[in-house]
This record gives sequence, C-alpha cells and structure tokens, in this order.
Amino acid sequence: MASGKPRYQTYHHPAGGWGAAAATAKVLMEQSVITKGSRALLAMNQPGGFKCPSCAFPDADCKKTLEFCENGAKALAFEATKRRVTRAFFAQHTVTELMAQSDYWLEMQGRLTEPMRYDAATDKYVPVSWDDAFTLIGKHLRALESPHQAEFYTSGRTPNEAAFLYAIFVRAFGTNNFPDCSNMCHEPTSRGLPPAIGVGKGTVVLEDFEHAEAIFVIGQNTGTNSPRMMTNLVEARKRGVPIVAVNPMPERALIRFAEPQDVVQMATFGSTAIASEFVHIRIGGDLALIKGMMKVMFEREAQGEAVLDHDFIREHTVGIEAIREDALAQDWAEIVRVSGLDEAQIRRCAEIYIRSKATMICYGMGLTQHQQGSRLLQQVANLLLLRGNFGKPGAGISPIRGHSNVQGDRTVGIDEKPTQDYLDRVRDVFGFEPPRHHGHHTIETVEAMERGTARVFIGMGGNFVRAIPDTERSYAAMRKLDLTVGITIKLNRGHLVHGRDALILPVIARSERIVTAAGEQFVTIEDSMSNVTASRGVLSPASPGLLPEVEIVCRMAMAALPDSTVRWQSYIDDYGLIRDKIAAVYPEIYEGFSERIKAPKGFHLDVAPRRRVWHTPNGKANFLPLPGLEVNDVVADPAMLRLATVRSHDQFNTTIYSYNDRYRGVYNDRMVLFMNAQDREERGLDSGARIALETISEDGIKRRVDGLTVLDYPMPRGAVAGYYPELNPLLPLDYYDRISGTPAAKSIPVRVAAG
Ligand SMILES: Nc1nc2c(c(=O)[nH]1)N[C@H]1C(S)=C(S)[C@@H](COP(=O)(O)OP(=O)(O)OC[C@H]3O[C@@H](n4cnc5c(=O)[nH]c(N)nc54)[C@H](O)[C@@H]3O)O[C@H]1N2
Ligand SMILES: Nc1nc2c(c(=O)[nH]1)N[C@H]1C(S)=C(S)[C@@H](COP(=O)(O)OP(=O)(O)OC[C@H]3O[C@@H](n4cnc5c(=O)[nH]c(N)nc54)[C@H](O)[C@@H]3O)O[C@H]1N2
Ligand SMILES: [Mo]
Repeated sequence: MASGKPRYQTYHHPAGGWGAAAATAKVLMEQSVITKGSRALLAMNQPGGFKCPSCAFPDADCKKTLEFCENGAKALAFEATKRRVTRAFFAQHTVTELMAQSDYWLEMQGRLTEPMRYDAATDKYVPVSWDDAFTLIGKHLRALESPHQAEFYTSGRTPNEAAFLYAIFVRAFGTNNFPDCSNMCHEPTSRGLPPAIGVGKGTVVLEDFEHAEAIFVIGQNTGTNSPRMMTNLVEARKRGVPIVAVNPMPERALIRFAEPQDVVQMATFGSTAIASEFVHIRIGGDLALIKGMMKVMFEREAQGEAVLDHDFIREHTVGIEAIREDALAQDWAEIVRVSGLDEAQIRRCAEIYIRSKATMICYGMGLTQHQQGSRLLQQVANLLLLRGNFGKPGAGISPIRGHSNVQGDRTVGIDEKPTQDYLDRVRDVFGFEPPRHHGHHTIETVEAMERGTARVFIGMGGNFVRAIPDTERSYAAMRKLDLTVGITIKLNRGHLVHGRDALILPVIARSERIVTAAGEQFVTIEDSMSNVTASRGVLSPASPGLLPEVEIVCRMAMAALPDSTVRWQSYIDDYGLIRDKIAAVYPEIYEGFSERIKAPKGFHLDVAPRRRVWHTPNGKANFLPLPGLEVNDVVADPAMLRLATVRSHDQFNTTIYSYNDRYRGVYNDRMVLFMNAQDREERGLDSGARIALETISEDGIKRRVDGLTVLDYPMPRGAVAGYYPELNPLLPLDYYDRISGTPAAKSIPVRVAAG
C-alpha cells in the first residue's frame, strides 16, 4: 500500500522542467545513492560508459553532456540502490508472507545478493551454491521427456552477448520455446511489418527528426516512457514542424514540455508547446483515423490533385488499388463514430500529412496492443507508402521500443519462429542441427503450463507472471511446474509464484563492472533505431555473490548438455569470442562486429527500406488491406467500456517506483480508473466513487478487480484507463492479436460491476 493519503489534482505545469529535476534528485536521495548515483549518471550513455537500463530510445550524438532523463535516473537509482536482500531477509520471511506484500514493497527491499533455492519444508528461500544451482537446473532439464517441455523466457534488458548464447543453448537443447517480453509489446511490429516493407523494425534514425516536415506520435506516452525523445520533439517544434499527437489521454508532455537540460528554459520557467494537433482518439479508433486520412487523399486525387507519390508507388509498391477502393468505400459517419473525432480534424490531419514532404510516424503500445495490432501497423505503413515516406531523410516508420535491448534480443536469435536461414547458419557455425518447427510464444507458454506439458520455466530477466494476462490463471499455471528459475537483479512476484523446485539467480546489472578471467568485459545493445553500441558498467557489483548473465547462460548449457561441443567456457571469459560468432551467424549486418564496435558511438545495422530495398517475397513494398474500421471485436453490450491498461510516470513495467503519477495528477494511489465525467454520470456514480470492474467475455470465466476509485478525466466517451499490472486480472489470456500473439491490453471490454 501507499504510505500517504490518496490525492488527485490536475498537473498544470509543463512536463519535464523543474518537476523532473526535483524528482531526479529525490529518487537518488531515497535510494541513498547520491554520490554513487551521480557518478554513474555521468557515465550513462557516454562513450566508454554504460547504456541506460530504461528505455530503448537512442542517445544523441554527444550534443548534451548529460544524456539522461528523469526516468533513466530513476531506473539507475533503483538499480544502484544501497538496499540489499540477503539470506537473513529470506530467513525472516516465508514465501507465503512475502506473497502478501505489494510489488512496490518487494522492489524496495533492494538488490539480490546470492543464489537462493526454494525449500518446501520451511516455505522459505535458502542459500544454494552456484554449482548446486546449475546442477539442479541440469538435472531437471535432462530429466524431461522432450526438450519442448521447457520454456525459456527473455526480458529485453538482456544484452546481445547473453541473448545470443541463450538462443544457441536452447536450440542445442532442442526447442524453439522462446516466449519473450516482445511477445506482449512490439511483436505486431516484428510480424506485421515484414510482409509490408520487408523488415520488422523501424526505418528512421535520430537525424531524421532534423529533416522531418511532420511528425505523428500515435499511442505513445513519450514524456514518461521515452523521455529522451522529448528533446527531439522540442527541437522539431521549435523549427515549426507540425506534431500530431494521437491519444485518448491528453498526456502532459505531448501538450507542453520544458527541457530539463535547456539552461535558458529552466532559468526562465519557459516551455515548448509540443502537439500542434492533439487528436483525442477513442480507444481502438486509429484505423478509422487512418482510413479517413486516406479517403481524403484518394478523393483529392480523384479530383485531379496530385497528393500521392506516383513515381514511388509505381516503382516500389504493389496493391494500391484495393486500398484505394476500401478507403473510398468508408462512410464518414462511421469513421467519425469509430474514431470519436470530427471530420474536420481528420481532414486537418490529412492536410498536414499531404503538405509534408517527409513524415515520420512514431508509435507505441496504443497501436500494438489491439486484437488486430499487426494489421493496424500495416495500415500505418500504407499511409506512409502513399507519399513515399521511406528511404528519404526525415521520413519513415518509428516503433518506439520498450526495453533497452528488446530489439537486439530479437536480432540475435530470441525468436520462437526463427527463419530457416538463421537455423542453417547456426548449424554451420556451431555444428549441431537446431530444431526447425516453431516454439511457444508467451500465451502458448501459459497454455502449455496449464495443460501440464510444460515442466520447466527459466526466466532470463523480467517478471513473467506479472506481465502476462489473466493473473489468477497464470499464477495457477506457473505453480504446476517442476522447476522455475528467475535470473534477475531484484526480488519480484515471479519468484514467489513458483514451481515445486525454484531458484533465484542474481546477476550483475547494466551499470556494474563485469570482470572475468580474461579481464574486464563489455556488452552490446541495439536501440530502437538499430544502433549497436557498447555498454561498460562503472560501478562495483552489488554483491560478490552475483554472476554475469553470460556466465549463467553458459553454465546452464554445460549442466544441461554435458556432451555439447560448443565452447561454453571460452565465452564465459571472453565476450569478444561471442561477438565473433554473432558476426558469423549474421554476416550481412554484423560483419566485422569486433572492429566496428570500437567506434565511440557504435554502428548502425542496415535497414533495407532506408535504401528503398524491400526484402519481401515479391521484392516490393506491399499495400496490405484490412477491411472495415474496427481493430477489436465489436461488443454488443451497451454498458461496455474499453479499458486501456497503461504505465504511470513512476513505474518501469512491473517495477513500481512509487504510487504517484505526477503528470496525470495522481498521488499515493494506483487503484484508479480514469473516466469521462459523462460516462460516470450515466452510470450513476459520484466522482471518487469506489467501484469494481468486470470483463465482458464469453468464456465463462469471471474476471473482476475491486477497489478502484473513479477519477474524472478527459477521456473520450466509452474509453477508460487504469494501471498495468494491477488490472491484468481483467485481461483474458486468449484476447490477443492472432498474427503476433500480443495481448490486446489497450482495449479490454469491461463494465462497472454491480455492488
Ligand atoms: N519510465 C518508463 N519507461 C518505459 C517503460 C516503463 O514502464 N516506464 N516501459 C518500457 C516498455 S517495455 C515499453 S513497451 C514502452 C511503453 O511505452 P508506451 O507505448 O508509451 O506505453 P503505455 O504506457 O502502455 O502507453 C501507451 C499510450 O497509448 C495510449 N493509448 C491507449 N489506447 C490507445 C488507442 O487505442 N489508440 C491510441 N492512439 N493510443 C492509445 C495511452 O493513453 C498511452 O498514452 O516504454 C518503455 N519505457
Ligand atoms: N496489461 C498490460 N500488460 C502488459 C503491458 C501493458 O501495457 N498492459 N505491457 C507489456 C510489455 S510492453 C512488456 S515489455 C512486458 C514486460 O514484461 P517483463 O520484461 O517480464 O517485465 P519487467 O517488469 O520489465 O521486468 C522487471 C524485472 O526484470 C529484472 N531485471 C532488471 N534488470 C535486469 C537485468 O539487467 N538483468 C536481469 N537478468 N534481470 C533484470 C528485475 O529483477 C525486475 O524485477 O509486460 C507486458 N504486459
Ligand atoms: Mo514493452
């Protein structure tokens, strides 16, 4: 529970500015890391230092001396905290007692210090040696009837070197069961975009912000979740570039922002208006907006005006006819109803788009987490293709990724549906035959646990049980396992909802030094814009009892595969050898890795659409249709509200830093529901009323969350929002995008429950 009294008040200041500076200082102080933390902050995102452990947005070209933000500082402060979870702590608390504590309380206990094993007799975690821990993992894995009975999760903080070897280990073991956090996040990007443009990544680089003539930010809370991007938006706005923010929540930083690193702005309490057009979309209304904009464009074409890039379309694309027909067939009344916008605003958005010779579309979870998330992104690509917005400065598609290395993990093999090409390379480079058929994504993993076919779960980072949908069901599924292993830096719920045997294996964090028998090592990560950079920790590890992730992977492999011919021991010592293998498996993009990574700012991985080259089966960019205007199943119930589960300003996914959400004016409370006042009145509720929500579904399972306080908030009609992970019990496991497997966490059909 939060310590203070809940308080709700509108935040009138610009986002960023002194509020952010004060929050940064406060968090460093609370975690008792002022000197240590400040020293580490100086090394964060600097050549020779380490990469920010928070989001995946790239850092600028050394323009700023301090390249971090409030939320990067928070992530670092919580990593560099002085607090420790020791064996004495575990001796004091049973797992059942710990289970009664909040996620926040668990996080606040500090860094794990040594490996622990669950002891059923006492219901406590007890110390275990690293050797015994690996022996136990090896024993369980070797005892399985089939390698497919094990699930190997990855969260996106894992660096390339550890992820690459993890992928090799698991394939040598014999399965492609790689559920990963990306499955819940930008998987629609990874699956939806390749058929359209030949690559499941963004096509812009940081410099493009300087050349863009219009920037769309759709379904992304920039000021909170990728604050360093605010610098680019501020600069663009100062150049007079129109910025269109499309969001059901008027996120503060998208409206007004003060640059904490702009001395003049700070001194004068100045700020910059960000969105020139704020588009207050209904949840799930983005397809209707895009179709409306396309309709305007096709109508103007029909009237003889050239608004499309005909040369580009002719030379590079296939399939525009179906898109034209579909867009023209849409009815304005329906577009307006589904989007919740008026026609005039959609026409204005189209006008901004038509006038711009180079447009960037940035997006986040507001687009990906819908039942048709993957196909929705194909419509974003369609919109960009219409005006040739690929392969020219200032233009392109820009998924704003989540975890700092989630994109890199996928690039180096964390993929439950690997390409045959990659598998051939693994065979040639490592000399074993990897499994060829697809493995489990996140949802399929939970289903396999429920069926009892999954027996072992290994989590490389992350907090699986809190991140996935259908909390109760997922907890029950997890508890059926023979072994659960959590490889993490902090205690989290994933260690408390465990299998018959369970291990907690604590690792050296991003900001800390890794020293092996061969000397000091660095790791690499790939940011949201495909830049690969080195990351070298500067702090001493939180405890001598920690191991680097690379070593943990190698020793699990050695324990599970005693006859493996892969040279695991050599990789433990020398990360350069791992990079050589990455280069051998991915020569097109990683050739000369060890040399190229010596450049202070790293290097950029080739993204073919930047050269107007399309790695699709037909060698073209494809306009792909999505009929209609809805991206989620229509629900007939008139009491239905669409619930978006979002992040507060003070959390990193399942890690809760505090109970405040400054920009949305919420203090000391996370059990709130943001609602339009008219929707509230229609339901006969007072502002501040305590309610329960229940999910509307037909699978016979009752899903309900009690104790939510209704807050009047400028939400569109029929749209409500609340916090993830508290509201995950409302998200049904099978409510997801069929192409990507991504849960539709932004559009859960719910109703206010009776009494
Ligand atoms: N500080 C901090 N940084 C983070 C994270 C964190 O938790 N804390 N998480 C990291 C991770 S893993 C990720 S994936 C990213 C997440 O970053 P975001 O993508 O910003 O994630 P959310 O907070 O889920 O917010 C999504 C936004 O979509 C809006 N939205 C909801 N439904 C719709 C819709 O139907 N249409 C539109 N257009 N918008 C909608 C919401 O109002 C919200 O502003 O951030 C990363 N960075
Ligand atoms: N309802 C709903 N559900 C969602 C979402 C949503 O918007 N709504 N968002 C989804 C998204 S986008 C994502 S990405 C997932 C996030 O899912 P996860 O990635 O599984 O969750 P995190 O909370 O980021 O993981 C936090 C844990 O990672 C560990 N950790 C931190 N740093 C390190 C490190 O350097 N190494 C190792 N080994 N461990 C480390 C810490 O111990 C910490 O407890 O959740 C998804 N779930
Ligand atoms: Mo994410």
